[in-house]
Amino acid sequence: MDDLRCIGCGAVIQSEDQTLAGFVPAKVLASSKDEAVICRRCFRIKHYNELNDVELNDDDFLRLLHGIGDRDALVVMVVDIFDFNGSWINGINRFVNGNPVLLVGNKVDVLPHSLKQSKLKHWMQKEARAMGLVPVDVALMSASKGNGIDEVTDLIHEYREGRNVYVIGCTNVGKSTFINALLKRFANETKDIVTVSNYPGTTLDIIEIPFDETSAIIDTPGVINRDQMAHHVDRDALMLISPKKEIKAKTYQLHQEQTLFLGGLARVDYRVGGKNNFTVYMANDVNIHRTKLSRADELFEQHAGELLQPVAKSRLMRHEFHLRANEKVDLVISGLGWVTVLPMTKITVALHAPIGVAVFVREALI
Ligand SMILES: Nc1nc2c(ncn2[C@@H]2O[C@H](COP(=O)(O)OP(=O)(O)OP(=O)(O)O)[C@@H](O)[C@H]2O)c(=O)[nH]1
Ligand SMILES: [Mg+2]
Repeated sequence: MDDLRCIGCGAVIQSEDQTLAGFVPAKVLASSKDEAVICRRCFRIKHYNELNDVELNDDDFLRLLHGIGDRDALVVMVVDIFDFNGSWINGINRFVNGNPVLLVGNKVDVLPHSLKQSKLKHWMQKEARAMGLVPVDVALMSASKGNGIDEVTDLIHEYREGRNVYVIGCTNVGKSTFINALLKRFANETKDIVTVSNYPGTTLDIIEIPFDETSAIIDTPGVINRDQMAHHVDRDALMLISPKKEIKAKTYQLHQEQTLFLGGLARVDYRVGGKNNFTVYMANDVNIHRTKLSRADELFEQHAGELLQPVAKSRLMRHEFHLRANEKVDLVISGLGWVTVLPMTKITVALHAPIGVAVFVREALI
């Protein structure tokens, strides 16, 4: 007989150890008869927004992902469009093993609405190819707001040709939110079935939802990409830096030797160059603070955690970039956002971000 599984996170149900995944007290289990069972961890996330960590190691994820390559399936790879590179699965091709991949950018609701979707899709195609993946198609959606779900569903039906569909992606990109949206639309569910939370690592095992007698759509646990800011801040900070609605760009005119603090999580030092505009794209609630470069270290030492907040669990590391004249670029801090600059002349900037968080320069998105 198949193991009984939690409908919220996919973990195998057990009553022996409450510190492990899938725990349901024996009494509760005995009284639940044939109903769908939900584990204690999912119950608490749903009702109290409280998470007790269950450790899954990277091997578990890799084992799950390798299973996909063994089957003939359509893979829907979900990325967080606000943190495209940070939510990319490295070595994705090895896992999909030739199966077609539909690339879906989620959380499109948080990007400035002025950004054209066609431009964004084109950019996603280009970025995916640069990382060695040629998707059969790309799409954009907001799983939580509902935009684009119909289009993504149509594409899934077009490309799956009767096969199973695996929804994969890094932790926290919104895979389970998407599955819930599908269930509401097409299975007439009124409530969220699969557990969703603000914390990475919510789904613990695969969750199969049948399309018909022979095929299913499968939610999977997120892959951990350690370059993401989410793994370097505590939960309150994560809530603060995760945009919940459209981000409003904020432009600062900086002179040489000025510093812009992005909360206490990152800082941009404008070291060498003439007057230039720096436009910040990140969650609206994170404070931005401008100061003299010569005062920046002292300010951070004295005010990290109050004026400058949130802060990271690890210390900041400095990365220096030389930017060319007249090339509009984004200085990206994975998971926090980016700063767009169009230098009038050659300029030098230094970006400080928590050790381990990916920091890089890309062609401007907007
Ligand atoms: N703004 C916005 N937030 C979203 C969207 N979709 C999901 N979220 C939020 O993103 C967070 C993670 O969502 P989940 O659906 O649990 O993500 P997941 O990919 O299943 O995560 P794991 O199970 O940890 O791999 C939650 O706080 C969601 O509310 C979206 O379209 N827009
Ligand atoms: Mg999930």
